[in-house]
Amino acid sequence: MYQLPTLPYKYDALEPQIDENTMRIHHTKHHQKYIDNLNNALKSTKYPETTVGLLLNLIKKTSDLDTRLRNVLNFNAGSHYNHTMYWHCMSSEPAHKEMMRPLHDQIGKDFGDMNQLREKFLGECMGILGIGWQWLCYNSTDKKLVLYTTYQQDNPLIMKDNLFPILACDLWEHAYYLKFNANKKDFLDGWYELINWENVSVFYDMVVDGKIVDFMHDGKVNLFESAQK
Ligand code: MN3
Repeated sequence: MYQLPTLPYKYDALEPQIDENTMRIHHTKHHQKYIDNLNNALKSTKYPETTVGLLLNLIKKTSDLDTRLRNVLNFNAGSHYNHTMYWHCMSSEPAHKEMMRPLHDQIGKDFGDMNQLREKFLGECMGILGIGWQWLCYNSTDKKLVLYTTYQQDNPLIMKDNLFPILACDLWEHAYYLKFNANKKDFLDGWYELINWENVSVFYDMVVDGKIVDFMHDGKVNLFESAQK
């Protein structure tokens, strides 16, 4: 059974960019609901208990899944992974804003500089029609960082065989609507300041090393086990 991960900070820790009420509802209601639905859907399958990233791989590789069940599993396992990564991608602690050298250099190569990454990432976020997620991924084929958008609760690990996410931004309205209403741009400008570059740097090192960023049942990062194949 998957469990709601404990947040690595308090509900009000990301104020003023993200208000306490939004964080509390997002975590205890939305994320919890996805986990409950995932646990329920898994009862009719024979999947072993595993980390959520490996579960996404298993779902992708199961060719004879009933279409409706596949959709339910994709949606809820994707949601669980997406939100767990999202929580890990934010922090208000100045100590977590430091980007490590390998990620810094790769961003320079693939985007030019930090400002261009910010502009392109937020541009993609603004371009999402309806609800979805914006990702920074590592492309294991050409060994580059790329921006990638998914809709609903799709996850790059489900959609692609060679894209491995290291940064996630939730563009569902429940992520910002209580405070920002329809003003997505203001939410995004604040959200970008919250990025936990220290964690994203660790995630980058993992995916370059042939692993996927994966999470244990309690939401902690699984640093050792999940290979990309
Ligand atoms: Mn959400």
